[in-house]
Amino acid sequence: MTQLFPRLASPTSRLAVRIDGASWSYDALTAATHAHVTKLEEAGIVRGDRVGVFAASSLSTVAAILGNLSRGAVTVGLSPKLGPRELIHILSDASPKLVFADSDHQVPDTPTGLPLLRERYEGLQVDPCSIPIPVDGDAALVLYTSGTTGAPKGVVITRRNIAENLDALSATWAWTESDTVVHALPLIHVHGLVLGLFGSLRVGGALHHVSRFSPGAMAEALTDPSRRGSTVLFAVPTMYHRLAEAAETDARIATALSEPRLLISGSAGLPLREHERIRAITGRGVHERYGLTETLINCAVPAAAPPMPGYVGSPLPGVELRLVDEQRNAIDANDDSTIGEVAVRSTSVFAGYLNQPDATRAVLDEDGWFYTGDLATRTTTGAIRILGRRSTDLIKTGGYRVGAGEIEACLLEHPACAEVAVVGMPDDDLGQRIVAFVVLRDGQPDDTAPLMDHASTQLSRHKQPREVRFVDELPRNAMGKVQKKRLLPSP
Ligand code: MCA
Ligand code: AMP
Repeated sequence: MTQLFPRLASPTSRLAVRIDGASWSYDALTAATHAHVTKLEEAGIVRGDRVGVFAASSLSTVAAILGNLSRGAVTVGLSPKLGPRELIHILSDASPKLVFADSDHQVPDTPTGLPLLRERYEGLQVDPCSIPIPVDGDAALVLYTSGTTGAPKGVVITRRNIAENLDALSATWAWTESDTVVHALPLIHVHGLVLGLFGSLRVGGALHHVSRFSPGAMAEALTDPSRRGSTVLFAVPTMYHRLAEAAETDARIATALSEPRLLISGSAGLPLREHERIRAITGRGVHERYGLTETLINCAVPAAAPPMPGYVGSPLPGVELRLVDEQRNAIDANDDSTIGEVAVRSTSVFAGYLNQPDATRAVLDEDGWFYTGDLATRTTTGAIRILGRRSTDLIKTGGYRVGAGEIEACLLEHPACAEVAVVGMPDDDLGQRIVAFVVLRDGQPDDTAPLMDHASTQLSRHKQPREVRFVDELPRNAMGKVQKKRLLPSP
């Protein structure tokens, strides 16, 4: 397909996007997208310019992102929940020419002088039109994501990355225009935005987005009586955990969870006990898939195969996958017990980190192999089992990737904090729970509230520690390096 979204090039009255109670057909979506393109023209935005989008859960946000694509502008995803520290970093790094925010939604203050476009494209009385968006190597998105150290980096994703990955997924999941994806994922990450929104539009189906996750709201969306065709649920493990908890005591939720033809989980590993609970509730199970912001999706269990608890499936069509040792030499083993780091090469591997050639070179070699930092085994049939990460400094909490270094840097700014080590503690609900071990400066009271308050004024909610524990000293090795593994419970 030479068009990224063929149904936007030749729109019809078919449902495209529903967000809570509001729906848009492809016709309406093209009209709203065109309205945004007009605003971009007026603002002098040209191909290649970066445009920030505060990704509130709204139809206008969808129109803005698609309008940027149509104009050739690169969307810099901004969560409306960003803390000031993160927002200033992203805006100064990406230097967008314009920032869009749905005028119906609250957004954090942006630095003065940065042009802010506040619009709402719902309810426009305008004619549908063709919105052609070619599949080429141009950048489409810059999505900020955490590394082990330092501030988040901007991952540059191209239109070709997106198209190729979605085509591989649609083949693997038999994903067609008859499907409506239901999800409650933020429209700011690969999971909710690229897979959920762009994937649905590329196959010509629909997305039903729930703006705030709760088992009840998901049950309602999954059993929406106005829907025709089949549903597919996209969710992170924390959501499956909460859905399973609720379904065990509420038959309505159990029935709704049995509705989709496919339950897909990703962004973090789904524990075996959750696989088991959902299989018991629904009679079928959950299909996992595995990816990163930098590579999009690499592996998935096909819809035609039964779920594979513990495994994320085999590489998608077009994805080459290797397990490598610490020197990055390929390991040939497929015994499901030899552990190596996952390296991948595909047309969906990103174009690099914005403004960070050294950081890009550190993970992407000259032959196009991307080193994920994930540790895994492989079976004789090629199924991959993700066992953890090379570094304890990358935490996955609720499906969000959080760098320990960013939280540590924030806490160290507080005058009471002499030393800090942030770790992800195992957690049944979140997968990992952020805990900060803090050595106080002499004479400071052992009160966690000031440190928690400081983090809450600077960081997004999901990056704030759930707990602060005071310690006299941090465990260090003979070289003085903090040994975080000693702060974690023994396996
Ligand atoms: C949250 N709360 C807190 C803290 N954090 N309270 C104290 N300290 C904190 N640190 C508050 C919340 O504001 C909320 O309050 C209440 O506690 C419950 O919060 P929480 O347990 O976090 O639940 P939640 O806010 O409902 O979030 C759970 C969630 C969320 C919905 C599963 O984590 C989520 O949306 N995850 C999706 C992440 C995602 O999309 N990842 C994709 C990136 P109140 O109720 O008052 O508001 S990964 C990706 O793109 C790759 C390619 C991939 O593989 O997919
Ligand atoms: P992000 O860039 O936020 O998408 O985070 C990517 C990371 O999420 C990967 O490097 C993995 O550690 C983790 N991840 C994604 N999907 C899975 C999965 N199905 N099982 C285990 N880990 C996963």
